Amino acid sequence: MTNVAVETVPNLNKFERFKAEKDGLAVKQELHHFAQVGWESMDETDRDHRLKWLGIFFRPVTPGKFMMRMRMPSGILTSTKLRVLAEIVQRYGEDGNADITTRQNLQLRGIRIEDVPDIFNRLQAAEMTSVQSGMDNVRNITASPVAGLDADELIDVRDLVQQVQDMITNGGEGNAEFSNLPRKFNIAIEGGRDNSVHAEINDIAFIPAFQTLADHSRQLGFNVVVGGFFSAKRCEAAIPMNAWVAPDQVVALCRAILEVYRDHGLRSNRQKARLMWLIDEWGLDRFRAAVEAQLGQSLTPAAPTDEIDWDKRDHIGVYRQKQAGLNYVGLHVPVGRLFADDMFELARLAEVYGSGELRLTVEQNLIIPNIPDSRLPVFLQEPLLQRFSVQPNALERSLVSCTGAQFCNFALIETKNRALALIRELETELSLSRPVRIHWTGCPNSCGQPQVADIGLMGTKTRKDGKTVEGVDIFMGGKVGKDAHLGTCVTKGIPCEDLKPVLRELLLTHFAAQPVEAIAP
Ligand code: SRM
Ligand code: SF4
Repeated sequence: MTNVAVETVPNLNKFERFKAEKDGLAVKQELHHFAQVGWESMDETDRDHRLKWLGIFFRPVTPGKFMMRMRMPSGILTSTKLRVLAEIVQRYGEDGNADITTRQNLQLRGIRIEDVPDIFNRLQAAEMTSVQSGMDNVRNITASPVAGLDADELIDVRDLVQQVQDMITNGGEGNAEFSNLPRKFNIAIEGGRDNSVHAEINDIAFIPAFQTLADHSRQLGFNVVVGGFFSAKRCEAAIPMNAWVAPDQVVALCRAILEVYRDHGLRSNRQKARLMWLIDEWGLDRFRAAVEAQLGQSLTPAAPTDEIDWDKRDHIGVYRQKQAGLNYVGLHVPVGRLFADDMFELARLAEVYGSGELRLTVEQNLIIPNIPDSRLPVFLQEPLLQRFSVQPNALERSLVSCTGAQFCNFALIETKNRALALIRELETELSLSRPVRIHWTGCPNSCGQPQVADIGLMGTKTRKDGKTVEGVDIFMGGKVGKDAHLGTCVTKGIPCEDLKPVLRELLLTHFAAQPVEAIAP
């Protein structure tokens, strides 16, 4: 089934209606027309919604300047690709920049619709795609950012991630089989020991686990968890599906789950359409049985334990690879923001010192792998590392922020610039012996994942002196890596202008921060 029979679903929401009228991917054929007529004359549903099936996002905050969301399976790109993206930002992006996202991905800003056909040609030539990266599609598929480099990894999942993306997007061309899901969908495949992908917040996540087979042999594969998601209405950690799969069954299982979700997922209320709502309605047993029926075979029960036994790493700094004599170096990119010049320079560094490859992380940072021991000392002297540090301060190091009011019309507050300014002020006042993961998110949609943070800050409107002002709700207790669990809201409605002393107190009380004056010689 590629298109849901709308007449069989009562009370369809407006998104279901417009998807039934015309599939999102159909706008691919109309790009030249859109480029000719310009953004002001386009059909509004095409402009504001359907274009997101191609990864083109109309930004009401900056009308006429679109955002383009790429797909970066496992967060991997090459210097050649990064240079193409830098050229796009430089040449087409009016006041443009790029942002590394919380799904190991890149978004480009300032794009005019007139230039999209040309940009798509460039992306295609460089074997990149932005297809199906927004709206009711499977989003960028995440993996350990050091897959294939990490001496302690269990399964190198890069190829699997690419295969799942190819299945979903038809090799990047767009795939109408999966372009009308009831809602967005997130998949993560972990091959390491530290749950670097935040498995618990994905609709499907694969976690390495050994299973004892009928012949008593032990095989390495994945336990499967399902239904994790954040939304303004509800946030849930993924639950075990009681299934274990060998690596060569991952693509088929993803397909079967997506088909079940596509054909049976709830479509009347958009706030209750993510996979977990279907699992709730059916119960896990019925859901699992439906997936088995779709798969055409029974699923092996989950292995009793999985192999996630490390705390989560942030990969900032210099690390030896499993390949003798090579290192990967994690650079801290403040709140994930890049400009064209940065991108050109990063591409150059990856080529001159490494193999030309680069990796992105869900913490919105960047890794340059394959740097030989002999090149390392010179690399570490490169001027760009003054800004994209390998040794950032403890607070800035783990700062994550969603887009916020600068570009996002859902935002209730400004995030990235404010987050950075505040953390830099606090760094001058406090000394910390270990990083504290502070995540900002501009509204309850939770793109900045405040629920996984040590301290999560969620934008809200609050009252101060009789006026409505920008504020935050504070979340605490998010645990990542082994035994991950979600943090919860502990305080509501702190005006942003009053936040600094509140954060300072939290850091002093709960994270062993020391006032700088107390430790000064
Ligand atoms: Fe998100 C909608 C940005 C990761 C939950 N998200 C949006 C939109 C598209 C809203 C819009 O049209 O303006 C934001 C675009 C703003 C812009 O101009 O950048 C937006 N989301 C982001 C990014 C860029 C945040 C970042 O700064 O890193 C992340 C892009 C990831 C990517 O590369 O694909 C991003 N969004 C997330 C995550 C985190 C994750 O996936 O781990 C979540 C929570 C996890 C989840 O989805 O379960 C998330 N975004 C949402 C939601 C709430 C979904 C729901 O079920 O209700 C929305 C609103 C919606 O879909 O209706 C949303
Ligand atoms: Fe926009 Fe809200 Fe997502 Fe931030 S959390 S990017 S403000 S939708």
